[in-house]
Amino acid sequence: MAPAVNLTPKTRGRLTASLPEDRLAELRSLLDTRRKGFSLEAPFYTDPAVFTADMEGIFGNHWVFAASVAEVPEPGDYVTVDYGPYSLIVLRNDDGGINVLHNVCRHRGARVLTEDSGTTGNLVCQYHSWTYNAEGTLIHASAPGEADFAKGCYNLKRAHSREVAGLIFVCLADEPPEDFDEVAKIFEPYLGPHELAKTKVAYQQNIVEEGNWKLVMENNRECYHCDGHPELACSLFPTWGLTDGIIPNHLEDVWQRNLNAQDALEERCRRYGLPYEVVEELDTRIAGIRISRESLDGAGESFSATGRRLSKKLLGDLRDFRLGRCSMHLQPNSWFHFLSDHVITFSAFPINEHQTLVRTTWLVADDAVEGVDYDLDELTHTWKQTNLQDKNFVELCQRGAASPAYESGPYMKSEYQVEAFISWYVARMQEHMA
Ligand code: 3BY
Ligand code: FES
Repeated sequence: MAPAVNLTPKTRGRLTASLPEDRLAELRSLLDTRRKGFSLEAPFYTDPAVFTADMEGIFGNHWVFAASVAEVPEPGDYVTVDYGPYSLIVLRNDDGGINVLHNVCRHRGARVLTEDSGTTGNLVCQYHSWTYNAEGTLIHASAPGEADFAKGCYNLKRAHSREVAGLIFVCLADEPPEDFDEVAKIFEPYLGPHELAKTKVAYQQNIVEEGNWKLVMENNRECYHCDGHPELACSLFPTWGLTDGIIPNHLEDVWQRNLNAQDALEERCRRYGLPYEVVEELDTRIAGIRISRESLDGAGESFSATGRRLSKKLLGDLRDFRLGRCSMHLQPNSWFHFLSDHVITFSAFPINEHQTLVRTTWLVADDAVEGVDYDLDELTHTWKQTNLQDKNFVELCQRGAASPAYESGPYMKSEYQVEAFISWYVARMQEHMA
């Protein structure tokens, strides 16, 4: 798993070294005085210096969801993944493993691969044709009068990768956090039965949201705003995140329907041996995870207006369409919905302090035929609409955070997962900046 040579140079301090000491002291003080239960102070969303620190402390140190195996099924298949100042190549090698290479030529630093995805043999830099193999080894660098050129010193730098239940994670740190093993042990049994290795990409959407990455994540961690998702509310119960005792009158019926559907779902899960319990380890040293299998409204099968299936082919060895949604939230940057008929993966890749790329990928069984087993517009409709609505919410908050009138506001009970995300972030950053 861990490449022995040419790792990313120590990330700690490398990016923040460019920041003056008084800015770093200011950031430490902002972290230390963060008011629990309240949204962050404005600089966390607007200040380029905080963004630099986030890229080092969070994205430089933690395991980040990069892609699923369906995006790189064959040797030579790759995707490029960019966040903050980093660009990575995630490549399927000839042995069936994954190599993660920094997309930075060792000659004069040009980006080596410029497409979002593709298939390649050797990697050839277009500037002066330095050529690397799939391991990142420099194998060709001809230049006039350079016969003895020390090629061995100029391989592409590598980063760590892990594949769990068909999800590929990357980590830029010298020594990746070990607690990811515990997280992997939690989610593998939930996601494994959907067999991502036997799926294909039906559609991928990249949208740039004009908002800080933490606003994108905060928005995902609550359903207080779910009145704003009419398409999603047909299948995803808008009582998500609520608990007994805080159900508003107008949602009493929905809450009862949700409880009944959940009982029936759990009975089916027991029959098929599928785990469904909520596991929530959001705010600990652990990388931060929430996973559960939860019922869907209507027919209970998929994210459609009626809750009916959106693809006719079941995934893996699943034997029933009525399996609700197995949903997972992972810190720092991803969330997932695994259904019986399709899977949707989401990742937030920060661009700068006020822009984030949100990548959504719909996966269906590899033998499902478009137009026969599924209709692409129907498959993607609910979450395309939901993503647009979420983009709007995030952008409204970013504009607010930029105003001198902005002040931290209180998170409600139903927003406890937003608080968990933020306190996880603050604790990790405090550790990093100490
Ligand atoms: O997609 C999600 O996981 C969350 C749950 C409901 C609100 N939000 C869209
Ligand atoms: Fe890549 Fe010169 S920068 S070959």
